[in-house]
Amino acid sequence: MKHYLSINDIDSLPDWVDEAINLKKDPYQFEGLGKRKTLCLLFFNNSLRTRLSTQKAAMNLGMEVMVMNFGSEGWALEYGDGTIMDKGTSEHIKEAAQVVSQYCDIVAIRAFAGLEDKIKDEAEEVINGFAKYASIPVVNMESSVGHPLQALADAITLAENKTKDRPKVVLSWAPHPRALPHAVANSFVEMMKRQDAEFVITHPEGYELNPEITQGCRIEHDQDKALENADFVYVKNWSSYTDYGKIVSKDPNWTMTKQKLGTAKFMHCLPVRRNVVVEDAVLDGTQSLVAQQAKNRIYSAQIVLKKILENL
Ligand code: AN0
Ligand code: CP
Repeated sequence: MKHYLSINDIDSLPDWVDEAINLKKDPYQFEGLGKRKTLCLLFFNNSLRTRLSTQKAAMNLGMEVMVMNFGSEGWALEYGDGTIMDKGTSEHIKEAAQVVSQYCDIVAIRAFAGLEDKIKDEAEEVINGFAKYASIPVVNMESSVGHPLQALADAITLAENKTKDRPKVVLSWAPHPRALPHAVANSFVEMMKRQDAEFVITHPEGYELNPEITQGCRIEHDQDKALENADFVYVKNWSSYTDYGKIVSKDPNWTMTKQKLGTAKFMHCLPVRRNVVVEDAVLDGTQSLVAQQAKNRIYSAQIVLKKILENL
């Protein structure tokens, strides 16, 4: 594998999940693989889990890691071809990507959707620009449209906790005070489409995700009905896709409660707004898998880095 840009870069999800669970038992078993190899993490947005878990994954493989908050500390990048750069941007992605390639062996990038211009966001100019102009592999640490390291960690968590061959998994929208990207939900849906599971997406009308991504999935606007007999409930807010980047409802009836959860396990990628997205009783209770999901971010990143290193 060269790049890890989306869930589609996984050739066999069950194999990767098995390998990750195996790595988790003995995280240092490939500590020689990354010797004298450097991973560079470039953040255009904030992070807690992605930053620390990806560094930890690289350290487990014996790699060196460099981290840069590009959004606040790097030069403002230009992406357009042939632009006369006499305005705000200082450096072109062509040079930036080539320069980063001189210093490290793999580059991982976080660049969220701006949520103002759908066409611009879907063009993924940051991550695709690096993939195009860098001479090294590129890893997606959440781009405009996907968060494949999170979805892979979620697949590991589902595998560790399922008690039946074909569990029922519900992705439920929840209210949030700010407009959030679609990336986590998109990659979760793409990952679930590769699982043997009964999968249902539930959200208020107006919060339909990109239909190309949800194609073939059951969408149920009645949250109670969707949650019936659920084994796993994955909660996430996202803004409208059709009325791009807008908040079209903050209906508190969609907040996940202990009562609605029933006997299901609760999942969320974090960070989470308590008592807006989900009530305290769920996060503080024994059905919450959020810490395990966060731990599995190490092994999802480690399996991705391992596969790239093996191919360098
Ligand atoms: C981001 C999002 O929803 O995409 C990152 C989640 C991993 N969340 C926030 O900005 C709160
Ligand atoms: N889940 C996740 O990606 O968290 P961070 O935004 O803190 O990295």
